[in-house]
Amino acid sequence: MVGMLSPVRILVTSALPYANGDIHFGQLAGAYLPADIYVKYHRLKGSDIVYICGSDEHGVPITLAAAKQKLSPKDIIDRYHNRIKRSFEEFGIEFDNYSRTSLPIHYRTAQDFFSRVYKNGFIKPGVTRQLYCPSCRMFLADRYVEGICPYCGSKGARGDQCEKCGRWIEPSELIEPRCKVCGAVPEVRETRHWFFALSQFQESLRKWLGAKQNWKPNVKRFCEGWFKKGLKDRPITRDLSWGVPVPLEAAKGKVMYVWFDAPIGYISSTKEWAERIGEPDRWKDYWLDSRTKLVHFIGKDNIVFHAVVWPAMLMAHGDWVLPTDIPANEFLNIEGRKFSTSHNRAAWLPEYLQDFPPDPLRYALAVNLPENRDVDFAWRDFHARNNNELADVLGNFVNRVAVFLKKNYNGRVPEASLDGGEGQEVLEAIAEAPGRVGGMIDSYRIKEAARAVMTLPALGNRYFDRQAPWRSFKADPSRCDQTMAVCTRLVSMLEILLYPFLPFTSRRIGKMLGLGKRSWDDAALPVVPKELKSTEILFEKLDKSIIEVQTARLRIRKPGHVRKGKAMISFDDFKKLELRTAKIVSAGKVPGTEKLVKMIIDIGGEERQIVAGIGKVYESQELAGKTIIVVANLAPAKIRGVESNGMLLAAIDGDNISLLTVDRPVSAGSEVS
Ligand code: B3M
Ligand code: ZN
Repeated sequence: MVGMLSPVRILVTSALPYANGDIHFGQLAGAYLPADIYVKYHRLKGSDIVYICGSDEHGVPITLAAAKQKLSPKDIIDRYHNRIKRSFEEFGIEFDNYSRTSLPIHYRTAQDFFSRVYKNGFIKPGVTRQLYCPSCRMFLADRYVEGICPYCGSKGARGDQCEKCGRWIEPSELIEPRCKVCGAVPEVRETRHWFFALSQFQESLRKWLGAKQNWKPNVKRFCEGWFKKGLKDRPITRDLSWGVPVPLEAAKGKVMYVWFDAPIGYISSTKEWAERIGEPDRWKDYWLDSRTKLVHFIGKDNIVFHAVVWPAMLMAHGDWVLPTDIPANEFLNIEGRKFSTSHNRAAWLPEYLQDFPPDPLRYALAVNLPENRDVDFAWRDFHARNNNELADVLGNFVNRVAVFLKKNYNGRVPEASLDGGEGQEVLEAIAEAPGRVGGMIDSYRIKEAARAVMTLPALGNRYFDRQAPWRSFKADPSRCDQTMAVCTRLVSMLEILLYPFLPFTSRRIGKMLGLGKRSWDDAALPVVPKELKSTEILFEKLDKSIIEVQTARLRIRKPGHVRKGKAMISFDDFKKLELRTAKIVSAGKVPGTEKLVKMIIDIGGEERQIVAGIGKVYESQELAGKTIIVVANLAPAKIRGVESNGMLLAAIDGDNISLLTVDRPVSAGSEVS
């Protein structure tokens, strides 16, 4: 809040994205863009702030993706870690460190953490009943199993969490569970696991959370719900071969549950940062000093782990600071429906960046963040924000000021008193904007802050229009001078206030002004350059066609997406089929049917009769003479009493049927393989 004493240091984290796919807009709006805006603001304020993130590279989300793409988990995380890192950079998200949980530094940190909590008596072995898939011959941890949520009854709940109600689920609690790999009904088997004594922290957590007066109501409400049900001890080890090995002799072969090791990644990433900057102990300043403000930016699906489980882990360990704020966001929907990476209904950052510059999306998301409720992202809205707000208001204001100065003042900024006169309203807005906007950002009202900043160029345009410098230039030169000085003053402030939201645009304005490095508080100072270094168009207008093109993309499958198909067959299975080309000699409808066509075909000197259901799409006359592909060794069958000695191949797309034919002439009866 404005006027409040600032903390000694701030440590900001964004949820570690699973390295099993690209980043989509929903994640950006939830955990990355708001954090980046917050951090950029604080850097300009001169705060001691470190922004930490990294890829979450363990757990079933990774091994499932690997199995689907027929790659090793290591291949998957290498591919996506690098893609994710690059696209964050291109989008202007500036972490102080972007780590990954497969690094040795993380293994050490996570294992030390585990050992300490174990030594403190908060991790204990116990026998659990777990789901076991007899056909896959493995325990079905976490997302290897799906079923009906025992809490809210929604279908497709995963074995670790229900997407609908957000609850943390034990696989054995699922109703009608199914193995995610083979679809089989799993059986319940007993196995030994190590449990984290979450139940012992209920009271301390409740007290700690109760004191968080200014936390978002969504986060508090969610935790209250958990306390009401009573916290249960949870198994935090898994029978998987991918993960951080549990550092206990008795638990050989088991790995940590991904949600146990992942948040520890915040610590190991801070350690990695400290090493990288050559001050290996610096991480302690943040994690071991109670004056640190620890802020976790997350999406609402991660609330339980950050606001309940993780603080309990930190309490159980004993040394570290606890989270100060957890500004969790609600969900971003896309074109009226939920983002779903598994159904490939998402808009992806790398694809966006191929088509557009980063700032328009940063802006469209920032002014519409799901801070207090789910919101919708629509390409129509993106298009309008770019054209009507960025180009027509912000871009237009900066451009008309620059062009006017260039044309009439040779690029020099006239000296004029900035006090009083008709620029008063603008000058007052300039004076109070940095404090007001800063206060909003500092209290995580990022959306409000973005909107507040954008009222300034609108104000500038109104002022410019009212003053009509194109008239006063001749008629009243000193008035024109003042108008242009006030407008330049506003542009000079915009460079700074826009920076957290539109860093690329801010830098371009900075190049025009050439004022060098300035702080957030400098924005309120009456600094204008003597002359403009350059003028440029800040935003390109987008053609309306992008709305349709981008919306259509939502329906296109991504590479790596796996079709729901039939069971795998061997090459030997395939070889059993005898596929041959055949020439249709004659064709005619089967009497009394609409669909069935009877054909005489020639498969290389042998004539046969086949029947196919293509009569709604093909006229009998157009069939004769075509060369088609048939399964020649299919056992004869009777269709509506008519004998069929083979089956033709056709592509079926709903009602649209297309016969498979050959690409160049071949003789009838040629082998197809
Ligand atoms: N990887 C979940 C997610 O991507 C998880 C966050 C970890 S934060 C420590 O939604
Ligand atoms: Zn549920």
